[in-house]
Amino acid sequence: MTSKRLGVVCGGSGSSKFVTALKSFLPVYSRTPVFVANVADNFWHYGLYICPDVDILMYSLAGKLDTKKGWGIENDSSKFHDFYASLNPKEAWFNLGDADMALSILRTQLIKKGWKLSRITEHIRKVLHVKEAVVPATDDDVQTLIKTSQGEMHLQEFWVKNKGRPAVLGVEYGGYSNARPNGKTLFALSDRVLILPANPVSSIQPTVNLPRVSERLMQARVVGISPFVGSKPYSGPAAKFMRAIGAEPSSFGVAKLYSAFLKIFLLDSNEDAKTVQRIRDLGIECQRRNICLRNTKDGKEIVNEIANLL
Ligand code: FO1
Repeated sequence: MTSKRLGVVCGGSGSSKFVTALKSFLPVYSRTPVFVANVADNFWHYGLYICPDVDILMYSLAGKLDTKKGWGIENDSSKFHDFYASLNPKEAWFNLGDADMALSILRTQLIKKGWKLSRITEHIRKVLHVKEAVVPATDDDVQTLIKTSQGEMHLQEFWVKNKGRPAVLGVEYGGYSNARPNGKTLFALSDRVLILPANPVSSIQPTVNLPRVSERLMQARVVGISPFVGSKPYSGPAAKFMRAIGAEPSSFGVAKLYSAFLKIFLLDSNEDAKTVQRIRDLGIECQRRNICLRNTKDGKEIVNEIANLL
């Protein structure tokens, strides 16, 4: 019997349009998505525990995401941030909107009560009336750390505080010696799996490299969508990070990084035939498609493709 479960490995802004399309159109194929959120970009700031990729995913599903910025809540105000910046400009580098901050305050309060991140995420899912399952990849504290010419720093410090400018010398993953995936993550990623376009190094690897996840993925039918067109990622520092870990900044480089478990890779229609062939030579089925998702029709088409492939 065919499974109806689909584990979806998500990053942040780059994945959000796909999340919205999957929410709208996947039920047509009677498949139930379980969205697995990256947690390696979580960090403490303003005394709050902030989980950008979990929140981007949750706001996408709740129909609340500020789609222009790709993060935060639509039409949010910025009174806290503006006033704080006038008091302490040096620490005001992370622009947390007022409503967005309310959610981070609630999460921090629940953490202080001893709740695990998965329980908190489930609570937030319910209060935001999100119907789909959302699972943080792990409840343990893991971080993507960027080794730069100015020293090692957390991903958010590199990307937001330092505007992604320092030269990147390497990428390290903190907390992995003790980290375990959630039971729900393992269950979600053991049959039909979709890897959304997102930074492979800072958003996808932190989830798929958790102990036991890669073994599950090897047994699963895994379809991926490339975050690159040619040598350019759709957004963010993916090219810098790929180079820093010795990988080619391209769809081929990403396919190679995922090659232990990737069965089918969908590339942008503007990719060349040579790239498709190089990926097929890795033993991965590869197709070119419209993966730009400019409107609802594009979203419907890509979900139709995904449902047929899975
Ligand atoms: N990205 C920025 O470039 N600048 C910001 O001030 C910023 C604030 C922010 C607030 C809440 C949130 O959920 C995300 C936010 N992001 C911001 C995006 C975030 O830093 C990254 O896109 C992800 O962490 C990448 O995985």
